Amino acid sequence: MPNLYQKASYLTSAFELSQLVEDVGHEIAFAGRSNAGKSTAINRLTNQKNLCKTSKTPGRTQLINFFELDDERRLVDLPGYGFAKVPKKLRQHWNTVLSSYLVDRKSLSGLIIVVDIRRGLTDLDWGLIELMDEQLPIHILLTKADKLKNDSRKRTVMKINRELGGQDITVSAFSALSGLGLDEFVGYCDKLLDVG
Ligand SMILES: Nc1nc2c(ncn2[C@@H]2O[C@H](COP(=O)(O)OP(=O)(O)OP(=O)(O)O)[C@@H](O)[C@H]2O)c(=O)[nH]1
Ligand SMILES: [Mg+2]
Repeated sequence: MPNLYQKASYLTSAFELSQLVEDVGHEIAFAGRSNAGKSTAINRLTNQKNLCKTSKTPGRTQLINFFELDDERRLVDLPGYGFAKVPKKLRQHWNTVLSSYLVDRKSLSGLIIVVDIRRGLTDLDWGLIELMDEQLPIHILLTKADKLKNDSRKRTVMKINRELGGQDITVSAFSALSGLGLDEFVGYCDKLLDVG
């Protein structure tokens, strides 16, 4: 029997706040730098190759995309940040829209910040953590873990936990390619979505 995530189906997309899905139930959103691997992580979590569009080049996801899991739960794939080639006006648009969405959204039950494990947390990721001001559970998904050997992967997870200090933010390594860390990640998502 497919799990909750494998039942995911595309719902709708939003460019403006007025186009968001009705703010009821629970959703978890995937944020992070362009090309970090947000959309690929959702595809792996849902076991669907083409649910989210992915690309080798940054800036693929250009809308807030909603995916329905059941009547009251959703996953949300967000456009990435930090891609220099995005025109200034569009960058400002997403700064405003994403900030409002992340701060005001009542049904947002948790935030996944997707980070390339080789790159670690950047200023923009820290900015997002500050913006959330401990108002929401955050999980940092260190993806592309297949690119590192076992020991450096473990060292990076420890280092990022240290950098986060006492903040109540969880961290895990993940690979959409090999499936490493998938079960652990499903556990975090279940908690955030109150599944069980
Ligand atoms: N080796 C490896 N490559 C990955 C992994 N996850 C994602 N990628 C690759 O990283 C690139 C970017 O992936 P996307 O999922 O499109 O990234 P995104 O964060 O959604 O990017 P934007 O939509 O532009 O913000 C693609 O070429 C993916 O195949 C992973 O776990 N391992
Ligand atoms: Mg994407």
